[in-house]
Amino acid sequence: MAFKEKLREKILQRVEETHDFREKYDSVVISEVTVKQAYGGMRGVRCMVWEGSYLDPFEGIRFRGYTIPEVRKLLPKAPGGHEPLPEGILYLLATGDLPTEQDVREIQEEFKKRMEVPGYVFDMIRALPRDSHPMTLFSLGILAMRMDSKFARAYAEGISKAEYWEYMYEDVLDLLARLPRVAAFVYRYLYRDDQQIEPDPSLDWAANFAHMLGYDNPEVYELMRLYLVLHSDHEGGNVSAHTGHLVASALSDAYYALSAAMNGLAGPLHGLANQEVLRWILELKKSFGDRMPTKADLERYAWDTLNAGRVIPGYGHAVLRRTDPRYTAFREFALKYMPDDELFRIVSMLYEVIPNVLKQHGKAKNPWPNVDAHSGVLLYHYGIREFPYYTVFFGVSRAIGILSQLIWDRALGLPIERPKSVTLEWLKEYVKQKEQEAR
Ligand code: CMX
Repeated sequence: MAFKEKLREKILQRVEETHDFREKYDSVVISEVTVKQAYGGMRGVRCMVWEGSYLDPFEGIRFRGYTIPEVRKLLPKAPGGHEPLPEGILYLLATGDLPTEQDVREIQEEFKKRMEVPGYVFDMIRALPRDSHPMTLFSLGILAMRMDSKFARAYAEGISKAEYWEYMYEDVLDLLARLPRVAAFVYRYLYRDDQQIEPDPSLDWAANFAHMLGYDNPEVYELMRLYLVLHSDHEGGNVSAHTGHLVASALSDAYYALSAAMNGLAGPLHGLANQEVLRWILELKKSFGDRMPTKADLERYAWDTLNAGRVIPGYGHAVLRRTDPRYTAFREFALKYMPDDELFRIVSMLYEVIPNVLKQHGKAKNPWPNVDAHSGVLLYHYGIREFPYYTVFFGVSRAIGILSQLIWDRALGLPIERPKSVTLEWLKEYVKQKEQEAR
């Protein structure tokens, strides 16, 4: 297949380039770590290589050098569609090159061949109670499929390091082909009385996902394509990406790594924030009864949340220091398709109010909205109202970035991760020595 051959060509090139670069520059210092960073979630410590994307605090994400507006413009579209196809972002993240229409069609064909999910995965999900969180079922579904890991089987039989990436590639494509099926199954099991919908192989990956969820509407297809592209990658340090990369560094296969990554995404400070945003907005709306809240109302409501010791979900970011361009892309979508939607109007008003509130509050380093502040209202508008499920959409998308990097982890032969930890006693001793040296 052209995708795999393209990857092979890129890998051969990049491995050599990396080797030459490292021979010359391995000892160059790119980061120093302070005590604050050791206690403070390692913010800003540069200690990991991630090929797919780079996050600039002020500009936002670039996928292989392309901004979100560029990706929306340049990636192939579905016939009659305007939003980029996620198959295209997979090609871009994995190879570094923009795909042609033909490249995307080939990935679609490959997905169709691989989308069958073993029945025991569905049986296992059905054995779990209906009040389980959808992310729990989604993560378990991924884990259950690892019986089929081609990497794990080949490794057990004995393969050379040079071949690792090829088996990882196979697992990555199998997993991506199956993810929408597993995710849609979870949705229909939890919220549609287990009335399952079979995949429609004539549809693209995102549209087929919407179809299996039960939303056969061209606008939902478009939203799904955009959604699955926008969340796909956000460089390597975020919890889900880093977790996937860390777990796979022990040569755990893609299924183990992705399931673990999804468990990190399920935290309320990370991917679960999209569910929290919707919950917060709906509670806010309810508290004002039938009337549309004013900006002053929203300001008071925000202060009440902060004074209760809670965070404003969807605002702030560990790296970004301006409005997330993913938020802006969703806003453009909303302005095009649903400008009069009530919740969208509230989201827009919040955008005018919250940054000032957070600035006055004085804690958050970034008072601007992130992607999660906007994504939920779009899904809600089209009738996807089960907001605990929203993080699953994020997960299906984020899998593209995490899994394409895993191919590179294997190709570059990255070793098991093992940063050094220290104790408070060690820190005290170190600081004492430093102070003595300075005298
Ligand atoms: N509301 C209230 N307080 C906030 C805040 C917000 N939206 N964002 C940050 N703060 C607070 C932090 O809780 C922290 O308080 P303490 O000093 O009391 O611990 C302080 O401001 C400094 O935090 P920071 O350095 O600005 O932010 P962090 O890098 O520590 O955390 C994040 C980043 C995203 C976890 C945080 O901004 C947050 O909790 N936001 C709300 C949840 C959210 O939207 N998460 C989604 C992020 C995107 C994603 O991963 O999907």
